[in-house]
Amino acid sequence: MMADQQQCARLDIQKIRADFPILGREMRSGVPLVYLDSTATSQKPVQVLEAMDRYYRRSNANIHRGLYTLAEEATVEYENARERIAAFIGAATPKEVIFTRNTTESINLVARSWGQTNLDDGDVVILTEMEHHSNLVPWQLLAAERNLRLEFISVTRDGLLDLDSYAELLKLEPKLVAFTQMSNVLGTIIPAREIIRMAHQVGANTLVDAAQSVPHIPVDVGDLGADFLAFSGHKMCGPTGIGVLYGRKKLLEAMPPFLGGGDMIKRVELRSFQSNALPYKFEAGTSAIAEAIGLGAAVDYLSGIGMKAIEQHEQEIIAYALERLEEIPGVEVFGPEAQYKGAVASFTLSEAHAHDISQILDREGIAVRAGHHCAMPLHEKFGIPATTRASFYLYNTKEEVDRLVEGIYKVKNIFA
Ligand code: 7TS
Repeated sequence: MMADQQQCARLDIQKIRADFPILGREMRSGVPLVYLDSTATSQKPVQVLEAMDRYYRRSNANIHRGLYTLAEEATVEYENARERIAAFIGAATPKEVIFTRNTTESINLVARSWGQTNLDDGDVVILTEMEHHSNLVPWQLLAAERNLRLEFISVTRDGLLDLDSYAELLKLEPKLVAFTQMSNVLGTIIPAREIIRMAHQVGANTLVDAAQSVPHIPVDVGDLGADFLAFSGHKMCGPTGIGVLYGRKKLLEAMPPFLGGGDMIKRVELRSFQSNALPYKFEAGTSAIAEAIGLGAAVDYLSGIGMKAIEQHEQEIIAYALERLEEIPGVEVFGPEAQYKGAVASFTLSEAHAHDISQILDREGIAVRAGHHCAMPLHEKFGIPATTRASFYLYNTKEEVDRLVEGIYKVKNIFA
């Protein structure tokens, strides 16, 4: 928490790197790992690994049911994690924090539970052209069932949202505006507060896909005014298998359960049931207990360093990366200037296909992602089948940017 208040705090990168055991790995003798795919999933610090290990070694038991010491410890740890995560995103109460498997499941929960109750024939849902498939397909599925009208805020050539097209679409009086706060391809940081304010003016609810924002910039649901907000643990130093849906209490209270089973009920009879209170109503079956505890540790880790400091570090890295990449003849980087984006650089190289680039970089120990990054419509819009994407996090250094640039020159030599 302290570090969060020091707006200009510099990160001690070497100290941070020492927390991540995998970063010490050599991919071949003398070739250290350069991990540039944190947008897909981040690496995990020992603090998270140890919290999960400790739970399994000392306190493993099922939660919310046993009356013995282990079960009580497990329950307390799980609920403490929820409290810290609620504080991390500024939720008014931990009841507004639902544990899911990931962002994808969180969005599907909203589509199924809120969507099926509140959306019907001809209703308009506004999305954007830069959405990840997980904020497209759930709405397409529901649109087919309910005859909804999906409309898309357009993306400009330089990778920003066209707010004029948004203002036009709002005249259709949408019921929901669902958008990513940070593009996983372009890195664009969306003016989420403004988008939400405009949506509320026409009475629409909002869902923020925060899979890429919560790990990288300070996010406060109260400040944003978000109605729903979804993110994944594994992209923010936490484990896989745990994600979060934040929802405004009033909305969540009025929604029917998503999945049925144990823990989400207060009372069951043969032909009927009574739902449990929030947040349990939406957590059917045995939860990912160790993973929630791991995500709690991840949130402590990130808060200890400070989200402002992390954001600032990534700003420096991306500004440097864009400068270096754009020097390379034949490289085109997509998305806006550094000041409008997070630390994601998706690019094409005129001589080589993204998959070849990625494979050659891998020989140098450099991990980047190649493909459409689960945003096919966005790639289509830019008229490219695939890009190579280098993404950065709190543990990446400018030296690693240099290694990437050297690697790209090697690719150029091979294809020359
Ligand atoms: N939304 C955005 C903006 C994302 O970047 C991703 C994952 C998701 C949703 C889905 O997250 P999940 O945890 O439910 O899978 N993005 C990526 C990526 O860019 N490369 O691999 C996964």
